[in-house]
Amino acid sequence: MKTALITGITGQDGSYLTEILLNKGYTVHGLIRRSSSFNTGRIDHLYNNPEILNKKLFLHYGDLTDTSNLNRLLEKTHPSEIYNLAAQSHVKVSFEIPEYTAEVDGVGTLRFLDAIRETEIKTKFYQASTSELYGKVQQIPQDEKTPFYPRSPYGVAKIYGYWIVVNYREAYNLFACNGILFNHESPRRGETFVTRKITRAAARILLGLQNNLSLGNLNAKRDWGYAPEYCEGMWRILQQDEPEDFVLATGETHTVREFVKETFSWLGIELEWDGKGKDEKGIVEKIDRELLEKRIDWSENIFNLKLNGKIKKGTTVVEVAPHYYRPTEVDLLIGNPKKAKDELGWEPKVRFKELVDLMIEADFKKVLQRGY
Ligand code: NAP
Ligand code: F7E
Repeated sequence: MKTALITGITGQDGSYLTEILLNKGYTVHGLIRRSSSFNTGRIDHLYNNPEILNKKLFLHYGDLTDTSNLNRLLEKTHPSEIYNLAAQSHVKVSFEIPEYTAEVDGVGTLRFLDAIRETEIKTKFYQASTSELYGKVQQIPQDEKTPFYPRSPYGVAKIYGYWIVVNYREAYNLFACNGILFNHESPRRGETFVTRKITRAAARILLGLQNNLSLGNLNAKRDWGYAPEYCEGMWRILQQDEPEDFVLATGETHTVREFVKETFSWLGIELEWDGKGKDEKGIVEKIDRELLEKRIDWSENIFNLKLNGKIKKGTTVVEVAPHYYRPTEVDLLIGNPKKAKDELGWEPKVRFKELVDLMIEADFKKVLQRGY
């Protein structure tokens, strides 16, 4: 029976990867950090299942900034595969806490690799590398050979993680791989990342719980895929005979503005854009009330929420707040997943429109069920 150790198990990817590995028959150990309030929301459905907790899924306190328990944890759990997903993963926040980001995302990776080297356990190591390494892109589309040019303390910290994986692989013959993953989203995405911020806000605006949505750079382009498919890709990367690095991406790119437009469009609201830069606004152009009513499953509406009567043609629902601009931006990301397709048989199925639709549908449902 295979045993996996996942850092960042309480995050978006950690939760999906745990489900995938449990379904494949793995025993899963997860590293969680102590928090003053519950931080297991994304894995509670597994955690609260007595058939799973402490039988197939085990949680251990730890932190990537703390070396003291890593060796002990490895010796105790003896994982055949390790997925290092823990990170301070917010790019904008990394400008505010650059040193902490470097400690967790950069040196944290070294701490783990070195614990493997010291304990001499036989294992495979997956590192959550990122398209943020490409930053100011040197080639379009980006693949495994594209030179890096990170544009944030997050990207710079992750570049250390990337290269220390390559170095430990070459120097000590460790089975260690980088998955260079482009943005991947889901209904479990953290609420401060742009996709989730948009879908949650649109649902709340329509139900009268929020007046409008403030965003930063609407022109940024991202290659957005569906998180569960990317987590399956992580597993495939570690099933290879030789350790190698892979790009996972859709090969399509869209602006933040397009994401907003598609989100509102699912709700039957067509937006038009007026102004430029910080003065740009998203204004309601047309409302398809029939479609809107059709989208909402009122049987979920336990808080008796009503549709926002104030929304009509001409209402501003999106504004730009320069506060969300980044000191240095990544303008365009588009990945080339050819190597993953050829060697792993990995291909993304959920495309942009389907991704937006499933996220806004899930957020609408959540707001109706929770009332906020
Ligand atoms: P996420 O939702 O932000 O989850 C991050 C996880 O790391 C959480 O479980 C968090 O714990 C944990 N963590 C943070 N600091 C830690 C520390 N000091 N010690 C131990 N655990 C810590 O991120 P994600 O979207 O799932 O991404 C997973 C990984 O892939 C990250 O490394 C991210 O940088 C990378 N990545 C993500 C994407 C993407 O588009 N999602 C793309 C490329 C790479 P709490 O729950 O307690 O906060
Ligand atoms: O921003 C723009 C913002 O924060 C996407 C992380 O998972 O993917 C993620 O990093 C774009 C940027 O993701 C807002 O300026 C506009 O250009 O959703 P994001 P990210 O920075 O791409 C990579 C691959 C990772 O590795 C990271 O861990 O959207 N944007 N207005 C905004 N972004 C946010 N967050 N909030 C806004 O209001």
